[in-house]
Amino acid sequence: MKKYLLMSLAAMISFGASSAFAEGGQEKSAAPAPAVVIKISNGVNELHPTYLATKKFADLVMAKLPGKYDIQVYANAQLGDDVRATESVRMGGGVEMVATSASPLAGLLPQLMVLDLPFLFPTEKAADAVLDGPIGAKMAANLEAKGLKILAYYENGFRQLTNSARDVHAPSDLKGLKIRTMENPIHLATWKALGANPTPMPFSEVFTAMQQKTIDGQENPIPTIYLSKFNEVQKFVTLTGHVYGPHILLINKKMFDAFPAEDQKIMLAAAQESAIFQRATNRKMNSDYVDSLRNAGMTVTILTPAEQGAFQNAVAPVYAQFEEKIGKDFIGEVLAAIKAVK
Ligand code: TK8
Repeated sequence: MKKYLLMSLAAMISFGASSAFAEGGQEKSAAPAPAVVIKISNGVNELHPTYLATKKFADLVMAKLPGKYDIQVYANAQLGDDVRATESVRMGGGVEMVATSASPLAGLLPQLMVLDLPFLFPTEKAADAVLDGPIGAKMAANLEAKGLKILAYYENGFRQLTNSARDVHAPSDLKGLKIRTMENPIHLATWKALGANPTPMPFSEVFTAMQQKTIDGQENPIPTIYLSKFNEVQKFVTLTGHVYGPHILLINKKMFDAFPAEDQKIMLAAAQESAIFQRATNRKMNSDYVDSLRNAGMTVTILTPAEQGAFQNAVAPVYAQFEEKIGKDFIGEVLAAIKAVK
């Protein structure tokens, strides 16, 4: 009995000595491998549901896999605007993940431009059905071939026009107005068809451009308009709802593929959970913040069906213009999927 005790004590001491202390009495790291750093880039600020959702994703993954991943979430295009951050994720250039609008990725995968077709989605429900169904999966597969994996489709939402010059009720009111658009050919064509003077620019430059009046207006969903304080530099918002935009959560494909299968499962589940939270939060803000914009002094214009119709008619030719680039059959598939949504 005593002998056993002594033996095990000796074993403990020698084990301790060899493992916890290296030569010279220095503590040796018996710690596991250092955490894998994953930097997530956001173009929006810390108040936006998309930023909050990437934070949630990070917290969920780090709680489930303690010490394995160090997920750092950045806002305000600190790691680059949509185009640049996405390129960095793709090329392994120091950013591992990005929550970006789909529109600026048109150059990378023209098929994504189907989403940019004006007045494509009648409702958020229709957008969900397309993005969460076979069409969303097809676009994800094609993006994987470009080195990017979609972990989730978040929502930016239906985009509305703001400007500092006048109350816009008709395309003719847009004449001479310099409107910032995302870096996407369909958005450019849409605003040209409406008679405005569109000028593409990264999101992080928009507030200053409006403040300095180098542009008259821009278009974004209500949560983004309010949370970015665009009301401080814009007087009018017209609820045009001319296009629906998702935010997509992307990770470098090679990196993701190299993670253990169990970790991948945890990350995909965390991304889905964060997306449910993101969409719900965004939709609540989308309805709440119309009044907030009014209270902040903006004139909010709700178009009559006839006025809305004039915008739709003006941009109808854009579909044919991009049919070849996007793929006629693919556009047909998407239209059919939307029609099937009850
Ligand atoms: C933020 C952008 C933004 C988008 C835009 O990175 O550029 O207008 O609506 O949300 O993705």
